[in-house]
Amino acid sequence: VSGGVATADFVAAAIAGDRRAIARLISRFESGGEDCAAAQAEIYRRAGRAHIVGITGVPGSGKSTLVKSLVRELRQAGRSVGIVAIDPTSPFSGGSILGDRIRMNEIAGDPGVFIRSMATRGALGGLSATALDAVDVLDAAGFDMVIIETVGVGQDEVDIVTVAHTTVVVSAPGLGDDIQAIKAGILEIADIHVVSKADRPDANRTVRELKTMLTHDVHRHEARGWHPPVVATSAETGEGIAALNAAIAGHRAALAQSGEFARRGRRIAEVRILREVDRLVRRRFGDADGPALQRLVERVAVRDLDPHAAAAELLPPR
Ligand SMILES: Nc1nc2c(ncn2[C@@H]2O[C@H](COP(=O)(O)OP(=O)(O)O)[C@@H](O)[C@H]2O)c(=O)[nH]1
Ligand SMILES: [Mg+2]
Repeated sequence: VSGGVATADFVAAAIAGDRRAIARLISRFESGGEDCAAAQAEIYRRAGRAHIVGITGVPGSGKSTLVKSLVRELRQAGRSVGIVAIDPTSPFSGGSILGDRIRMNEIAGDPGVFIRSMATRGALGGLSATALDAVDVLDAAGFDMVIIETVGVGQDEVDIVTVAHTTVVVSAPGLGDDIQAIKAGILEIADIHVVSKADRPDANRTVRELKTMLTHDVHRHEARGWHPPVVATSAETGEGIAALNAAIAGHRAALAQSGEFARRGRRIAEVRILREVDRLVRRRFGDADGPALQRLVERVAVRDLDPHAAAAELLPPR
């Protein structure tokens, strides 16, 4: 227990919305101290009301800028929002944006907004358990929406869809010949497509290309009862931000109506359990220097044993 304060002591204040308690609780969960379990349990029990929105797209596609515009829109509608930004390449506060039209401190001084940046990714890439703990804290603290911003850099990021109710995929015009989301393999995870930087002349082409591509998936969308819209946004002119906000709310309503909201909730629960199991297994058998694992590594490397048999030795089948 660092600083003489038990982790559990931050829980009540965090739930009441105390910003310092929220920040310190997330830090405690991040460092994974021994006394986190009870606090995590209480936070998890209290969470579950927020709309979890994942925003992904390749680096430079305009995610952080979009989040700031969206936050402003949500605040004007009186809704509070927590943000977990997982971006090892560019911190949320980094980069001067559009002549500081959207000022970071405009957001930073607002009690209805809480931003947490994390450079960490999970052991297997993708979202870390810590990021999900942070989402829980913000959810339990009463933020209406929790946004997870994550870099789309390959299949890992398909992860976002397993923890968010609504996934927004951002594509910028002119970053290459193809839609970047295709390259990153994240096109089909989108509940909503955003073409950012709509103030640029090549944005229309990207919108058209996306719409054409979506027509190929129309049967799948029909079956799911949701047709992912393509929303062109500009942080510069403000175009499309209200439409995006409406699309996000519309998606949530559609999920609730079709029963998909509950299904996604169960899927999120399952993913989180399995992720924890994975973490426990790794902790138990050690990093590469856990003796039991290391002995097996030597044998598998020289083909004295196969990987299946080695795994069964570590975790005997029941
Ligand atoms: N013209 C224009 N530039 C934008 C817009 N949104 C973001 N950008 C620029 O695109 C770059 C990357 O933006 P950022 O939000 O950091 O992208 P991220 O890496 O996806 O989070 C920055 O230089 C932004 O100023 C926009 O709506 N219009
Ligand atoms: Mg960013």
